[in-house]
Amino acid sequence: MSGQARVTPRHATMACWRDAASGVIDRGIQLYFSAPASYTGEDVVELQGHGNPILLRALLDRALELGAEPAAPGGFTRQAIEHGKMDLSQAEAVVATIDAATLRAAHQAQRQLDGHFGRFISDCMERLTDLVATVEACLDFAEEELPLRTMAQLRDQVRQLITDLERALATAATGERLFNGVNVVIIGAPNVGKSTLLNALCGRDRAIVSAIAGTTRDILEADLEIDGIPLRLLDTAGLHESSDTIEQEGMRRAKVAAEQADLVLLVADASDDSSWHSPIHANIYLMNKCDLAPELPIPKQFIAISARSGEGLDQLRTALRDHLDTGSFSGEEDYIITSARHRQAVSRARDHLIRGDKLLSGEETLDIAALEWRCAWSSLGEILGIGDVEQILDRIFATFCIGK
Ligand SMILES: Nc1nc2c(ncn2[C@@H]2O[C@H](COP(=O)(O)OP(=O)(O)O)[C@@H](O)[C@H]2O)c(=O)[nH]1
Ligand SMILES: [Mg+2]
Repeated sequence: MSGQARVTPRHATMACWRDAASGVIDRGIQLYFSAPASYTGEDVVELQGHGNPILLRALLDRALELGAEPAAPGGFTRQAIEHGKMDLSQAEAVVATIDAATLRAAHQAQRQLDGHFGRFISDCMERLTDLVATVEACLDFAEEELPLRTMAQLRDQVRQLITDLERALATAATGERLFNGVNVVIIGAPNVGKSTLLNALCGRDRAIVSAIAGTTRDILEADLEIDGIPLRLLDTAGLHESSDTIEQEGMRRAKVAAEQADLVLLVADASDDSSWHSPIHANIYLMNKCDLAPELPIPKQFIAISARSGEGLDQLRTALRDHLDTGSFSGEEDYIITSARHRQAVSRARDHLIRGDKLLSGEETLDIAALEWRCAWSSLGEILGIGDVEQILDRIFATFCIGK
C-alpha cells in the first residue's frame, strides 16, 4: 500500500499508509515474508501501526477495500496446516502458548510447538505401519507357517509401543492440569479463618477478614500457582445453621463449588471443636489457629496451621503438591499430553494395540490384529490432523482468537 517501492523480504520498512483520497491513515513498519518462508506458507505482509484502535480500524477498512479478506478465528494457523508448515498438535500448541497461565505451561506449550509431541506420535505411526507391512507380507505367504521368530518380534514391537503410549498417558493428568488449572475450594464453619487462609496463600488482602461471623457471603476467587500449575482458590461462606436468606444462598453456592472442585480444603478452628466436623467430603483437613492452642491434641488427619502467622503453610503446600501430583514429570520431558483430545486419541490407540496383542497368538487372527493396528494408526493420526479431520479442525479453530 505504500506504493511502488520494492520491499525486501524480512526487512522492516518504514511505510505510510493512505486512504483512497491519498490522505495519510497512519505511518508504521511494514514487514514482508515471501512464500513459503512465512507463518502461513503464503506471501504475508505485516503492518505495524500505532495501535490506536480507530487508526487500526481505518487501516483494516482500507485493506478490505483493496481486496483483503478478514481472517476467521485461527485462519492463519489453518493455512499454515494446509501448507504443511505445522501439524494439528502444533496448531493447538499455538493456542496453548497464548492461553498459558504459568511459565511452566508456556514452556510446555513451546515444546509442543517445536513439534516434540508430534514427532513422538508420527514415530509411533511409522512403527505401526511397519507392523502392518510385516503382517501383510506374511499373509501373502499364507501357505507357509509364519516364522516363530517373526511372531516373537511382532509381539515385542507391539508391547514396546503399548509401553510408550502408556508412558505418555501417565503424563496426562498433570499435563491437563497445567493448562486447565485446578479449582481448590476452601470450606468450613464461620470464623475459622477461611478468608485469612486465602489471603495468606495468595500473599495479598484479597478477602475481607473479620471477627464477625458471616463476613464472606459470596464466593471469592484468587489465582495462584503451585509448581507451575495454575490454581484457582475459592473462598466460601461459612457452613452453619442460619435463617438469613443471603447466608443460605452463600452456603448453597459453597456446596455447589465444593462438588465441582478438584480439591476441597476443610478449615477447622483449633479453639472451637464444634468446627472440626466436615459436613462435606474434603481432601485436605486443616486445623487453623494452632497458635491459640499449640499443645492441643488434634485428630491425625488434620494439618496444624496458623493462617495468621503462616505456620504449617509449607506442609499445606506439600499436601497440595501430593494431591495434584505436580512431581509426576520434571518439566524437562520432550513431550507430555496436555489436552483431553490427545489423551483420548492416545488411549484409543493403546486399547486397539492391546486388543491386537491378544489376537497375535494365532495366525488365523493375524489379519484382525493388523486391522486393530490400522485403527490405532488412525486414532494417532487424529492428533496430527491426518485423515478425515474436518470436524476436529472446526472444533479446534473455534477456540482461536480472530486472525491467529
Ligand atoms: N489467632 C488466630 N486468629 C486467626 C487465624 N486465622 C484467622 N484468625 C482470625 O479469625 C477471625 C475470622 O477469620 P476469617 O478469615 O474472617 O474467617 P472466615 O469466616 O472463616 O473467613 C478473624 O478475626 C481472624 O483474624 C489464626 O491462624 N490464628
Ligand atoms: Mg470469610
